Amino acid sequence: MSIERKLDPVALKADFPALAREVHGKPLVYLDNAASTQKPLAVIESVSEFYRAHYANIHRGVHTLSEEATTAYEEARDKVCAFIRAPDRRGVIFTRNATEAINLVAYAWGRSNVGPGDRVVITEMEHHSNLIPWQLLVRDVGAELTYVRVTEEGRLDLESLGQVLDGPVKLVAFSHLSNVLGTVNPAQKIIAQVRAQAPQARVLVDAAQSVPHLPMNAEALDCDFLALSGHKMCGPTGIGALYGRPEVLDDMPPFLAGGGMINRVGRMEATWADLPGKFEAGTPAIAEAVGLGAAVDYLDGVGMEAVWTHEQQLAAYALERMAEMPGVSVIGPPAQERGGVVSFTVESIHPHDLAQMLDWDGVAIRAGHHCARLLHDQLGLRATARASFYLYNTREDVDRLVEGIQRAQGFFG
Ligand code: 7TS
Repeated sequence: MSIERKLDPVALKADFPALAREVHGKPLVYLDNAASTQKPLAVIESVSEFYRAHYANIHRGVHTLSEEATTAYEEARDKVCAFIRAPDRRGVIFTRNATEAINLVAYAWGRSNVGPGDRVVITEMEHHSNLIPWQLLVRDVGAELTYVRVTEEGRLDLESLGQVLDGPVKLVAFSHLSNVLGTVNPAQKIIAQVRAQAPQARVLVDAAQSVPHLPMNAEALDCDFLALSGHKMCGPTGIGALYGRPEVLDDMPPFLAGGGMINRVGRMEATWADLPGKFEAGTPAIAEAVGLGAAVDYLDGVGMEAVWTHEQQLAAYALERMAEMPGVSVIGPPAQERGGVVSFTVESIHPHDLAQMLDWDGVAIRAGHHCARLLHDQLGLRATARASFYLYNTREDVDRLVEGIQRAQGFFG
């Protein structure tokens, strides 16, 4: 019998200094985790300690500090590799964020592998970070951008995936967990379908919203590329990662060029460093990578199964409470198909006004199109309000959100 680990969100909250503060005289309830998460003391202190005692540039010096910094940076790569269960650390490239990871693929892989008449497949629920790079790519190379449809319930229409895969598909790129709908897409099933129907195609998984919240197994997923952001998983800003299959990365030209990514340099040409160095030109975000390593340690300590279960339960509770509220409409699928993201509208109140009123109550949510304009167009909405949960949120936080919405409804009459 397996013993399921449960997390204690109240105890975890105490690890996050920012969550102890007040906003407008009220204890902060932070429900904007899909945008960025707060940082535990362990992460803040790891970055501080690195700057205090071990900081230098990496890979270059032969002095002690440089060696310590290099070791810390490379250990962070090992931690990220193990956390996402990637089969090979050479495929883990540090980037600034998920956006840069996706752009790396769009430029370095896309411009040398996608040509006139080829098809790039994305979905109608993509964040702009997994949409605009492909618009630019197909425009530059004369390819075609095709969308997998989203149903009214906020699921991917797998029948339309079957249809768009019949053709000269070079890439399928989709988000694992929607930052608006909360939908968990059946990534393994989608990739298996791509492999069966379009074996020539590469697959990119935008895991910016999944890696922070659920146990990831990149090897089992069988994707070619996977993108993530450190700041959405308790880590610092300015650090993210691309996982790429090493044989695919080996065949790609570099993205950015400069120091650190070369092997030999002649007057007219150069050869490239082995992976992952080939894709890490210039001085990287060293302390931020170390902080991301500490974030991974922190999340491992809590247990990702427990994080996932907790967030699903919170989302289910939020959906249950909101279902009782007149004038409140939640978008997206039922609780069992989603993570901790709940987007909604409130009759007669603009999402921005609602977010403002909630802020007066100390409750932080996001309002707008959440960088998923096409999805909102598709759903016939200009904007939504969004509450997004993490391991430190409690049922009481959901209650504060509900009370805040009720107060706003009273105010706007
Ligand atoms: N992909 C998805 C699914 C996202 O939700 C985001 C950020 C990104 C990519 C880009 O991440 P970045 O770290 O490179 O910016 N999503 C959000 C959000 O929902 N609100 O603010 C940022």
